[in-house]
Amino acid sequence: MIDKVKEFDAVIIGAGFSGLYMLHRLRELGLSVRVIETGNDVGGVWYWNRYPGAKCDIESIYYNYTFSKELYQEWTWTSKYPEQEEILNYLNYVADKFDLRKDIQFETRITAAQYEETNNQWNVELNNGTSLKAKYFISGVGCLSAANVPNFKGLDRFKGNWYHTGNWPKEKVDFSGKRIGVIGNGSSGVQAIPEIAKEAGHLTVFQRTPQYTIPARNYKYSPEFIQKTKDNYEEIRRIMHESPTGNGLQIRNISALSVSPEERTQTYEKAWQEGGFALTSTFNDLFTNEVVNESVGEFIRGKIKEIVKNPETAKKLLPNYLFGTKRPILDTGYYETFNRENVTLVDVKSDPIVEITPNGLRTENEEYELDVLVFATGYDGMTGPLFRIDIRGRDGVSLKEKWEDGAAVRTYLGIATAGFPNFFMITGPESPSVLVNMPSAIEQHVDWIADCIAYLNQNNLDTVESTSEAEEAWSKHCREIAEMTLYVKTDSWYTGANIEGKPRSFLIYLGGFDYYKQKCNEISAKGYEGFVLS
Ligand code: N01
Repeated sequence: MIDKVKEFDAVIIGAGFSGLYMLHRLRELGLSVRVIETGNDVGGVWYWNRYPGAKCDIESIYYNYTFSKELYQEWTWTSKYPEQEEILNYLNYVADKFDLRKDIQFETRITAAQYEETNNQWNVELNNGTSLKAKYFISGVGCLSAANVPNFKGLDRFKGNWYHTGNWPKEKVDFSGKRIGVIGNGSSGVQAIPEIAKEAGHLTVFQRTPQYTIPARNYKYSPEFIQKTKDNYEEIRRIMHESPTGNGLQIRNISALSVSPEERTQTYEKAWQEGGFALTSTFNDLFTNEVVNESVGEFIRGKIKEIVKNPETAKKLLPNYLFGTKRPILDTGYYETFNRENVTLVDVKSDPIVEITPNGLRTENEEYELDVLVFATGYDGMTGPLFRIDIRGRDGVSLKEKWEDGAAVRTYLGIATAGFPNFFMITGPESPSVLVNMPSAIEQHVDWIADCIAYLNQNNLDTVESTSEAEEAWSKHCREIAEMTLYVKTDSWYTGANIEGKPRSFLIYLGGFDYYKQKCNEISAKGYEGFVLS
């Protein structure tokens, strides 16, 4: 039940992993808080991503909060890679355990927020025509919550149902016996395609860029293993918060060039059989040396040719971009799916999609009749979710204007940006975010923000704001590290190249989560160096 109070100490956007923990921490500090959530329940991306096959590609024992030892002891994961439903159940359990729902306003969207200089408050406008006032305005929108449905001509005339993987309905979608078209084969498409194929009358996959994917080889955890992780809670927490990746994945400190080609292939083979991200951890120069990168790419292409029986289809599935420069994907029977008789692969790079028709889809050379269309076409990442809200700081300048539509993003630590006092971003642009384990990154940001607010309160201060110099230096540092890697060489959502007209920029901090955390702590220990406190 939502009360009539319109003024809060803090307003938080979103009730996913970020918003839930932020709410909990700020309530512990005695603040009045309101979370605004578009969905009708908690979960964030795990609320929306209910498509068939949706699961996480981070090990479940690391894909959770560690702020409460009791919570860690109470919750039991069932398998290495948790399914969407299990993660959603977990977040519901957290919301109940910490009694979070009473401060969350569901089915409501924040449309705009303006900083009001006269009273040092944020005025937050909601889509129901009301508004809230708050001293602190905190974004928990996530990096991948703005779904991208490409602007295909004719979609409005399509007679069948269409869905985006990131906005999937709660009711089961019935594919049985139907002609289904899936556009896109990133992590979402690769997970959904094998499941949809099992049910569909016929499935046509429209692929623009072939992808590297690795078998997940998911398995159920044994009760002994679970007990061991619970007994080792402190160690799990340490790994999540002190390692470079936040998830226990350890990259072997050995160059692929220091071993013979035979040994390299054997190492890849062993990792392939192990499944999961073992392959990405085989050598320390996989993502920095193009020759090494090509060797793993060639290894995976060999696997595709082995698995896929039709040589023409296999050929279309062979990726040729630098491995890992798009997010590596884990799958369960993805390449095998193309051996099914009810599955067709269409290469829309050589035969582009021209329009959606009332009865299906037309490429330059063919017409496909479809009953259902699935868009697994990804997200306007990093800045997309923030730009969907008209956020305005000092002098009425919007975030979009300040960042020139994404061409000139400048943040300090990915947490704050100059001209936007008391505005915090959890896992914002230029923080490690999606290239480390998200729950680790989220807990670290939330703790840092909560500590900062506690510091302001203890010192009778009202405002914290990054200086332009500090953010300029941080952004430069981020870009310099990114330029040393292969990531910037490929078109992907990491670089913004997946969105038509979006300026290209790499907005993820790559200096390592351990180093990043140390840097954040140093800054707070020096009285929030690089911020103006007043
Ligand atoms: O999106 P994507 P996603 N015409 O951008 C294609 C996380 N995630 O939702 O490669 C035709 O990767 C596009 O083609 P191309 C994870 O971080 C995690 O799959 O641009 N095709 C591509 O094939 C992931 O990286 C999990 O040429 C078009 C696909 O659509 C991120 O979310 C599960 C097109 C989009 O792939 C995004 O993954 C799911 C067009 N106009 C997601 N536009 C876990 O396991 C786009 N495409 C935790």
